[in-house]
Amino acid sequence: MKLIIQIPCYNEAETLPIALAEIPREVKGFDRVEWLVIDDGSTDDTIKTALENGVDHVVRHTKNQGLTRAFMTGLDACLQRGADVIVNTDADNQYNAADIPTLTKPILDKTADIVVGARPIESIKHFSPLKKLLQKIGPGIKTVMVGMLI
Ligand SMILES: Nc1nc2c(ncn2[C@@H]2O[C@H](COP(=O)(O)OP(=O)(O)OP(=O)(O)O)[C@@H](O)[C@H]2O)c(=O)[nH]1
Ligand SMILES: [Mg+2]
Repeated sequence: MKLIIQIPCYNEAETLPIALAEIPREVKGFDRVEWLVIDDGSTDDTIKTALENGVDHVVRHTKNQGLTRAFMTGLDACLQRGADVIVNTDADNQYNAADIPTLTKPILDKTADIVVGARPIESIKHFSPLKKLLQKIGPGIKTVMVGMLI
């Protein structure tokens, strides 16, 4: 079983190394764990930083296309590279990478095809009341860490 952890990045050269330092190289139930960065038209050193910090695969949008398209490009790229399961997480350290095995367990157990992890919106102090409300109304794919079985 191969897990690919994908990280959409738009100008994340500063925070990407911090995020990658937390992302596992081994996850229970998988023979291989690889990392894939989708560079969404960054104008900083995101790609160089990714490669210097051990990312296995980098795919790139020549222009910024937004997170939804970056997410989809990532799924295609992971499939092309033989992923059995894909985890999507962000480069800005808002998700705890230690939760990745919890995210993938129901998939390995065949009790779920897609697992969604959410940030504890209410307890995040720097989120404004409006942001908290919007997060409740439209959690969407933009705000989650996702694992899926292909
Ligand atoms: N904002 C933004 N992020 C992008 C884009 N393309 C890819 N990303 C990446 O998508 C991930 C999530 O972006 P964030 O802006 O943190 O989205 P969010 O977590 O819903 O929003 P915040 O709560 O403000 O952090 C990050 O790793 C970004 O680098 C883009 O066009 N705009
Ligand atoms: Mg964020």
